[in-house]
Formats: sequence, C-alpha cells, structure tokens
Amino acid sequence: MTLYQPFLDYAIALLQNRLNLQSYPIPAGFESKQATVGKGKHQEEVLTTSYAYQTSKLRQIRAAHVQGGNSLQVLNFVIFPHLNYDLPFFGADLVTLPGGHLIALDMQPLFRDDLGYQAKYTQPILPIFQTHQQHLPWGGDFPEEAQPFFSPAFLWTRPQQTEVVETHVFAAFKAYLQAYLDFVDQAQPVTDSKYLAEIEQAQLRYLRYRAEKDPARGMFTRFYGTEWTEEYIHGFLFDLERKLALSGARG
Ligand code: DBV
Repeated sequence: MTLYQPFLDYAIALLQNRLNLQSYPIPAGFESKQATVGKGKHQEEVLTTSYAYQTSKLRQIRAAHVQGGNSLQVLNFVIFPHLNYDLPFFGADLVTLPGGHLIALDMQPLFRDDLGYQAKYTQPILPIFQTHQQHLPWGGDFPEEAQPFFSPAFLWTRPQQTEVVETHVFAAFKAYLQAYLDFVDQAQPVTDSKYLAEIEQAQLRYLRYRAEKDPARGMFTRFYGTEWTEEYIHGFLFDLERKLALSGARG
C-alpha cells in the first residue's frame, strides 16, 4: 500500500456514495503509464495512473496518482465544476519527494476577493481549516503568483513525518472533501449571463495558470518525455480549453 492510495480509495468511495458518478473519458495512453528510472541499485519503477468522473454539476473530477517508491509519491486531485455553477475547485496536491512532504489542500475560489463569494464558500469551512491547521502549520515559501488561486482556508504544509500525512493530512483531506460535497449538494445553476461569463473567465484563468505552471511538468518530462507530458497536461489534467474548442466547433 502506498502513501496516498488510502486517500484515493476514500475519495472515490465517498464520491460514489454521495453523487451519481459517471465515468469521464481518459485519452488513450494516459490511464496508466510506466517508466523505469535511475541506474543499477537505484532503479525504480514509476507508475502514473489516472482516474476521471463527472456528474451533472461537476464537469471533471480527476486524479493523477504517481507511485515511484518511498521517496516519490504524488496524488493530484482536482474537481472542476460545470461552467454554470459558481462552485470553487476542489484542489489537493499531495506530494512526497526525497526532500519531504508538501501538502496543498483547498477549495480554490473563482473570485478570491469577492466578499459575497467568500461568505458563501470560505466562511463555512473556516472552522474546518482552523481545526486542522493546528496540526498542519503553514508551509512557508509559496509562489506569489499562485496566491490569487487560493482561499483563506488554504492548508499549505510541509510535514516532516510520514505519520503526520497518514493521520492529520488524511483527516483534513476527508473533511475538506465532505464539505465540498455539501457545497455541491446545495449548488444551484447560474442563469445570469453576465455572471456566467465571469465564471467562464475565472475557470479559464485558473486552468491556464495551472497548465502553464504545472509543478509536475519537469518530473513527468524526465520520466515519460515531452510529447506524452504536454498531451497529459493539456489533453487530460487541464483540458477545459480543448473541450471548449470542441463544443464551439460542434455548436
Ligand atoms: N502538481 C500538479 C499536478 C501534479 C503536481 C497536476 C500530477 O498541479 C505535483 C502531478 N506539485 C507536484 C509536484 C511538486 C508540486 C509542488 C511533483 C513538486 C515540484 C518540485 O519540487 O519539483 C500547489 N504544488 C507544488 C508547489 C505548490 C503546489 C505551491 C510548490 C511549487 C514551488 O515550490 O514552486 N496546486 C499547486 C499549485 C497550484 C495548485 C502551484 C496553483 C493554483 O493548485
């Protein structure tokens, strides 16, 4: 059992319990990808597996799980709502590298500085944030340009011990995902055309930032090459622009 497998299992089980989950297509060649890295005694298999679902309110629920031995484990899990909901993104970046663990967990806002939006989607989860932050102190250095994409309830932490990941990080992950699904339950479709246009712009802003700055690009390129990596990023991990181009071509 690898470090983030229980997180993934929990998430999929909870989603299956609470939502009417449909599968979401994963482009051929991206469901599972393996490489052998390192030399001699240091050889490791690195396996990247992908998971994707959708519902009537959630455009894409997707996970990328990288398993490469004790010092390389990643679970990147993101939920992208449909463009006619003003729901935040659920964003989890759980990363274990030789240098240690790096944990980012948030309900990433469409409109960070909008107080009405904060009242709707951040204030209700502040108690959860505070409960878990006691055990998961602020992780320090954080890219300035990424700040607009995170809420005041952003958990950002770099635990020293794996046990902290297995206990406190796992508890926080469960609580955030449950709270997110409560928001999803309550969400009503947006019909105002001005607000709809703002939501689309906010989703594209977020998506372009993440595709452009994907911190995993270097790692994936080393393991699987440039072509596979760029296609994985734009054709699966952050695929909204491609999907919009397709629906434009059809409609
Ligand atoms: N990050 C991803 C995807 C990953 C992934 C799709 C599938 O967005 C993994 C894999 N994140 C990943 C890896 C690292 C990080 C780091 C492998 C380590 C990179 C390295 O050190 O080589 C949150 N993730 C990070 C960092 C941040 C985040 C802030 C540290 C980057 C740095 O120090 O420069 N999540 C990440 C982020 C956003 C987000 C930047 C922005 C909106 O949602």
